[in-house]
Amino acid sequence: MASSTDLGKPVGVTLDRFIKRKQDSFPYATGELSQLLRDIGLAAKILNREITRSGLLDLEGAFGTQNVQGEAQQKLDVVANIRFKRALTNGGQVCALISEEEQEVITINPDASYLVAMDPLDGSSNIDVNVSIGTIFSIYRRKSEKGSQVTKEDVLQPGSAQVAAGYVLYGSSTILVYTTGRGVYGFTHGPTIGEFFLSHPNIQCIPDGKIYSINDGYWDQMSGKLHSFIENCRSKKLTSRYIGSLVADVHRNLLKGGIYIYPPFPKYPNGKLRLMYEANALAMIVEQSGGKASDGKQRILDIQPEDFHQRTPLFIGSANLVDKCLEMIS
Ligand code: AHM
Ligand code: MG
Repeated sequence: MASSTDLGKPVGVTLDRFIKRKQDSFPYATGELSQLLRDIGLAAKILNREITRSGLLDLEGAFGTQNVQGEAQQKLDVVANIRFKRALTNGGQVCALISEEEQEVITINPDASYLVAMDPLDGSSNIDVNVSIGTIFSIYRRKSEKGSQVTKEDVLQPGSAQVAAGYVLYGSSTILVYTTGRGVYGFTHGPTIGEFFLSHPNIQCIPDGKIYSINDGYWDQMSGKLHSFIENCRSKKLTSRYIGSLVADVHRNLLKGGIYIYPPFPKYPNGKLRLMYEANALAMIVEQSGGKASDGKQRILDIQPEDFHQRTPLFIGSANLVDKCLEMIS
């Protein structure tokens, strides 16, 4: 028989308190990064409120514009971009922002130390059908002096230079997952209280997962070697799961073990996903939890970006599965 202690985890540490505690363990921390993480948490709460009411607020459907990649912007894409931009501007800790929804680098506060790269709302095609969507963010420290103009070198840093990265998954519940390079922590949003609470301490990705995630509709455009890997997954009775929201697919595979693949196709010869505001953050999270992330040839975090909107193929998830895939496609 279940006891009262089985009925749910006790409500514990809030995101804000957790960030503060972590900051206190670094004697020379200035608190700027902590404030920035809290600003992202606040924007996520505001956006979460809008997402959950989107069907009632005329926030579904296309906005009528295209982003820099020529993709139709959804109303919520635009709202999400505004919410995060506003929170980062008001917070004051960000000198520049790169966003999937912005053609150019947005200069915010020249006196601040950090740059943020983000996809404010990923998985746009799932918005109108009540399927999980997400926010992805990467945080970098600027290389140039505070107060000066943000440089190309500040912006085009490899993923290995991220000082923190994370995502928010707006799913059956809303969860914010982040790392500062010392483990991966997940915080579930308590809707009635309006706070994120630590629910997933020290997330570990098992090395041998049971899930493979790839858009099977592109089968005819995949290489024979990739077919062999997928057939190998099937022969080993792995299960196929593909939501079509990167954050949701990666989050599930992170918790349960699995591999997510978005390879190069004739339609997307360099892959579809964006290196700087989709792949890098997830690669840091997955590596921090013991998994791996590659573009098929090299570690995602080692790629030196040449353009902040550049795309990359992505093979990410459980270490042994990623290794097996890379071995079979090489
Ligand atoms: P988006 O940034 O325009 O939403 O596109 C990225 C999304 C990912 O979330 C998802 O994994 C992928 O595109 C799905 O693409 P496809 O429909 O080609 O499988
Ligand atoms: Mg996206």
